[in-house]
Amino acid sequence: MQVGYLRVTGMHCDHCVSNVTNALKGLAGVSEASVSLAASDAIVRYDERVSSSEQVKSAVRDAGYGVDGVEPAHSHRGGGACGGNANAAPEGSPPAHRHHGAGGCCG
Ligand SMILES: [Cu+2]
Repeated sequence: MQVGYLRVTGMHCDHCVSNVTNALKGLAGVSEASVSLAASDAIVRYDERVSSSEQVKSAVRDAGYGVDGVEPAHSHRGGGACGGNANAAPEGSPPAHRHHGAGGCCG
């Protein structure tokens, strides 16, 4: 088992945390995902023989967020906070929630 620490950018509310958590937990080999909105990070416990650290990061990116892992920080920002996540949800995961889009972080 491997524990990965990811800096996640683009999370603005609890729904974002749910999106990232579900994306990580939907990945094969991930046994635990602890996502913190306040710290903008995620602690992921996963089996590196099943999913690589790159796949873990890709899962977050696919959910529409940015990830800075162990690699040097990039200057670009992650994609929109909550847009289009329904289509990015991994198969077998619960349906993505829908934001109302009335202002706030997800409008
Ligand atoms: Cu959100």
